[in-house]
Amino acid sequence: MYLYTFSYKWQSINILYLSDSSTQTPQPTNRSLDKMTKENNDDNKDNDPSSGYFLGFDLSTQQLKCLVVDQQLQLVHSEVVDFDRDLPEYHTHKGVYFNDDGSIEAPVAMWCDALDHLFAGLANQNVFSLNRVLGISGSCQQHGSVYWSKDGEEALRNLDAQQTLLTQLAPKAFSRSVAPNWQDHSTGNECKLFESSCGGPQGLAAITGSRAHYRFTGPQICKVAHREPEVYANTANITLVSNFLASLLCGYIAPLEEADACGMNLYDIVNRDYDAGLLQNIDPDVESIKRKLKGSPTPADSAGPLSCVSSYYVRRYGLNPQCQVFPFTGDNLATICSLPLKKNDVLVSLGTSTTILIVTDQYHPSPNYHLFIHPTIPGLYMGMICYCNGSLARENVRDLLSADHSWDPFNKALLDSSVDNHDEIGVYFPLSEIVPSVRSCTKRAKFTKSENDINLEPVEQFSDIKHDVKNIVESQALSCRVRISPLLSDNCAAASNNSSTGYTVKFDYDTFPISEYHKRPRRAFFVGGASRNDAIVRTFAQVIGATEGNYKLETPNSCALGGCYKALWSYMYSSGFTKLSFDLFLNEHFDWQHDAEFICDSETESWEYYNTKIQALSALEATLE
Ligand code: ADP
Ligand code: XUL
Repeated sequence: MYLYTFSYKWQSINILYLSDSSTQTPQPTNRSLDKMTKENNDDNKDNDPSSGYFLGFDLSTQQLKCLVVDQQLQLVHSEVVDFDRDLPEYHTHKGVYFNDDGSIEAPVAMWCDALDHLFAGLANQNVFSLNRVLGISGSCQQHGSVYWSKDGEEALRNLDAQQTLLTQLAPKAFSRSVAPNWQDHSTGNECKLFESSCGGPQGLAAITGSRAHYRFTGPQICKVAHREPEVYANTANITLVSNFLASLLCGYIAPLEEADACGMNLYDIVNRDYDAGLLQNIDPDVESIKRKLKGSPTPADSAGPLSCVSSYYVRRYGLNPQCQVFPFTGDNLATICSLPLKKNDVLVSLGTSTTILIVTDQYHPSPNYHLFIHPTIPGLYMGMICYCNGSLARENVRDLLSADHSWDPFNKALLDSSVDNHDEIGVYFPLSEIVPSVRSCTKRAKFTKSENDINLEPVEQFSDIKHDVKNIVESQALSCRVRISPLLSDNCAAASNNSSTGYTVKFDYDTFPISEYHKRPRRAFFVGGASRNDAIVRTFAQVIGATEGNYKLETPNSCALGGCYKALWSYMYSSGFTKLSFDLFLNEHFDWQHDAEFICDSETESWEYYNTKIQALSALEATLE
């Protein structure tokens, strides 16, 4: 084991990396056992949050990570187990198995093993005492499913602190040794079944917030039930990855968490219960599958704990017996908990692909995106829009201007006011796109507007590559703007000069009056690789048009951090230390100066300009297949 210290924006953090030699069974040290005996008796200050710590886990595809914060949201420690590097005996590649039949799965035993390794690291640091941890929460990769055997819960309830989770659970607690991973695409037939059982993609999206997706848990469980009937028959419980990890910590099989359950294609978001018809796609015996899923999920917006941490961790690592475990959620849902986001705030992730997360009070489902119940704020939802084409498409245009892959000529063109593209529109999809759902293509057009009509004239090329620079960034941002519009509250600030309301525009499954697209988000937060590029961020900011500013964030650990904040707020709220809702509580403690960089306000826009461009984009998208 070796110690690596790096400087983080808050303070320096020690990360204990595990070398190969430390991948054997982790043992509690004398120090942690001594600490435990001494400190467990010293419980006068046990519940005082000002001297307490809060853990946020993140079980992602490639790592198990844990961040530790104090009551002031200050990060005090971080611990990581990287699956490929630290647990090579499982022979995963980037945390998963790419099987010969095309399926993608992860070994459940490895996750159990990783949890002991992680706690061994936590018990061996000197920064804080595990005995002072008051609350634990976290997030996990979404959609994966863990299949527990009939002996699973008993094994979990009777964990012996002298032995590892691996030795006690792996041989008998699971009916399936591997969990499907979100990258898996092997459930085409099951997806068809799910959509046809409720009137197609729109019907399924209306009930569950999403159309059928290969990775979603309902089709994945359906695949196991139909193609591995013996495994299914031997399965007593099925958990998502989020309540799997919570279960390991609680020492019993914890119920699903409702926000993460929205990623299953099984949960009726409006009625807040599983949909019996959809469950029947998996198992005609609805009560049986409900039992396997442990009944109803815990309401996402309730702050209550699942239970105290299992005595296994108290005895083995010195956790406080009163430490509470709160429901874990999905990683994207935890990301919005890493910031004090309010209704109509939007997070724009400009990574390899572009992803939008939006906090909304509008349940307006579409087959082209996802809606989840908000993990901490009652009455709100999280919208998630995933595009395939983002940075890679921009890189293609960049490389036409610069042989050495420099962004400088690209940025210069983007900000060059002499490049006039007011009558041009383009879509640049080197990969097939999800939103809109079309095959890979690049199309350019010039357009003219007469009355309320747009006349497109397709062109092979624009007069200069510089026009492609402006058009690619503008059309990517416009696409975000029009897709978030239906998720913004009706009373959202409309653009100035809101005069042209006489015609409708179609995007995907929606046809709205143009005024629908006048709505603007409250604040926009930019993250991901391309958020380093000021020219790109400023262009996105102008098109998306947030009314209360645009910010840039460094978010190396946002899911785990969201887990810490969820643990802290849940503890404070359920123990009566605060009455504030999650967002208000976080806002009170959040260090805006330090943790978010203000970029710009969105200028008062020339509405006619975007009005016409939105119409032109709609017309161009209508020509795509
Ligand atoms: P991922 O989404 O895979 O986690 P990142 O968030 O790190 O990855 O984003 C990677 C992308 O960021 C790259 O494809 C690259 O094009 C883009 N990127 C990185 N730096 C810049 C920059 N200065 N300007 C524009 N794009 C950038
Ligand atoms: C979301 C999804 C991924 C995983 C990654 O729908 O599949 O973002 O949650 O861990």
